[in-house]
Order: sequence, then structure tokens, then C-alpha cells
Amino acid sequence: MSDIRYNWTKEQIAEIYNTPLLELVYKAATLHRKYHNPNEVQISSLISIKTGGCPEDCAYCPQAARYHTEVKVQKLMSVDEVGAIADKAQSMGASRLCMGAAWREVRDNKDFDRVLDMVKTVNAKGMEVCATLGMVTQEQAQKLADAGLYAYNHNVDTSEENYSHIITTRKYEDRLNTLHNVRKAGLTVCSGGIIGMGESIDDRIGMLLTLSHLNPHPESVPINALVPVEGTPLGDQPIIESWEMIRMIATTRIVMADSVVRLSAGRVQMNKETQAFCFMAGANSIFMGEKLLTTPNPDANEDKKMFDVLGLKPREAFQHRAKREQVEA
Ligand code: SAM
Ligand code: DTB
Ligand code: SF4
Repeated sequence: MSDIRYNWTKEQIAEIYNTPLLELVYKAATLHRKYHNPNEVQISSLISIKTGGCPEDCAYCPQAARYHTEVKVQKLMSVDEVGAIADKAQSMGASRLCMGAAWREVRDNKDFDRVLDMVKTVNAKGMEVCATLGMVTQEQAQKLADAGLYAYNHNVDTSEENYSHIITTRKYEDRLNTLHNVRKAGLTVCSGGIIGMGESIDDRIGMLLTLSHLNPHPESVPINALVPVEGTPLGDQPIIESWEMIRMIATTRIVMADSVVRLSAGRVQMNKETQAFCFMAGANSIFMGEKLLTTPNPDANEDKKMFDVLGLKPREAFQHRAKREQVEA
């Protein structure tokens, strides 16, 4: 049976998720080696191009206007500012840059035109450019693609069943529609979710079921550990156990063998041994830089040290599917 499948059942994913941990990691690591170079981890950088004041009610998010957090609203950055941050990130080894805006959806206005210019500027540097701007229509996604966007990030975040407990201002279906629009515009898809929000194991499995039934699979799957932020409804959630993150990453690696699995938010809460275990289990990207969008991230020099200790090399841009073609040849 092919490793790349779009018809996993809930029972099959549950069986994988519940495999004894060391056996699970071994299976995931075996597939990881088949489809990816295990000595490479992509360094990505995040820029919050427009921060805070978001009308949505995502229970985890410090940028939602309705929650009282320490996030200060900042209007859309200039193209020059973004260009300068991209240069710095690239000099630190980043081959991908993700621009995030605290928007519910993209509107066809001057701000969007400016984002298109940002995309052109960063694309010209030879980096994979990703954007996460909320819901988009197919026409808007096409404009982003024409400007040189490589990927669009839009997370399903959790299972369909759990969605309304986390977000009420839009539906799961809206999320899937945007992913469809992005795919139709020929962009690569980046979609994953968050664990540690109080969801059940069934919800984690349900989320992977949704993602693995997308055909093609999202080329990029970020797995975030909740960063609990004071003032948000999930501000008091306990930090998840490292083992849960490792288990989730390994399961993701197995059900979407040739996707890039991103060890995303929550690394400040993890020691280097846990992160090494995540790389072993199939994670092949991290966000580097002092901040994610609004919350802290490990120190870049510490990350460099971790790469040295583990003998990891930064993965270059545009490597996707090269290995799969090799496997299938
Ligand atoms: N507004 C756009 C949207 O919601 O699609 C883009 C930005 S939004 C901040 C991108 C993703 O960041 C969310 O879908 C969620 O998965 C993740 N995220 C936000 N706050 C987080 C937190 N406190 N901990 C972990 N992940 C978080
Ligand atoms: C994703 O899945 N994680 C990143 C990126 N995609 C945009 C964002 C994490 C944000 C964590 C909370 C914050 O820093 O505001
Ligand atoms: Fe807004 Fe995105 Fe935060 Fe939801 S996750 S509140 S849509 S910025």
C-alpha cells in the first residue's frame, strides 16, 4: 500500500496515535527518512505585518480585540520594513518567511495591494513566501500567487466537532472553503492546528483525519502547542506534556509522509531534548526569531547551538516533493 493516502480512517489514525511511544517514533522516523533528509530542518521566520484588533473570537488568540491582553494594535507595516526583516531572517538561515495579519478576511483595498508588494519584495530574495491573512476568495488567492506567494497558511486548528467550542465567529466549513480557494489558485497549502486547548485525543485524531483527507495533502502542516496568554479564554490552560507533542508530530508524519511538519508555537515551553525527539519523530521546520507573532520564541543563538549539537543543517527553499519524486522513481 502506498504511504501517501487520502482515505485514512479514524480508527487507523487512532491506532497509530496510540502506538507505544518508542515504536511510534521509530515508525515515523522510518517514513521521515524515506521522504525527507533527516539532517535538515527548515528555518522559517514570522512577521506580524498587522497586529491585534481582530474581530474574531478564537479562544486561544491574544490578537482578538474582545480579549484584554497586552497586545498593542499596530497598523499594517511598510513594504520597506518587511524587506529589512526578511533580509535579517535570511542572514540567520531562514529560507521561508511567513507574514501574518490579524484579519478575519482579506478585503480588496489599498492594504491588500501593499501586501502584494510585500510578497513581490520577499519573493525576489529567493525565499519561500507564505502569508496568513484570514479568509480569501479564489480571486484574491490568485492575486497573491501572481505576486509570487508560495504558500498560504490557514489552520483548521482542531477537529470539526470541537471547532465551535474554540471559535464561534466562523465555521469549519469557511476554513475548508478558503483552503479550497488557495489550492485552486495553484498555491501550496499550509494547514495544521493547535494541541493543548483542552481538546480530547479524539479531537486531535479528527483534525488529522480532516487534513489527511485533503487531496493533495497540505504541503506544510504546522503543529502548535498552545501558548496560553493571560486575558484569553484559554489563558489558564496547563502546558501540555512533551510526550503529547512528540506523539502528535509522529502521527502527523505517518499520515502525511511527504509534507513538511512544522514544530511551531510552544517551543519556549520545551527543552532541547524534547525538540530533538520531535525532529526524530518527523518535524522538519521551526520558527526562528525572538517572537512568533506576538508571543516569545527561543533565542536564535540558542537555536543555532541546538542545530550544531544535533548536527542539523537549515533546509533550503523550494525542496518540496524532490524526495518523493526520488522515492517514486
Ligand atoms: N488571522 C489569521 C487566521 O486566523 O487565519 C492569521 C493569523 S493566526 C494568529 C494564525 C494561527 O496562529 C492560528 O490559526 C493558530 O493556529 C495560531 N495561534 C494563534 N494564537 C496561538 C496561541 N496562543 N498558541 C498557539 N497557536 C496560536
Ligand atoms: C502557525 O500555525 N503558527 C504560527 C503561524 N502558523 C502563523 C503562528 C503562531 C502564533 C502563536 C501566538 C502568537 O505569537 O501570537
Ligand atoms: Fe484573528 Fe487569526 Fe487571532 Fe483568530 S487567530 S483572533 S482570526 S488573528
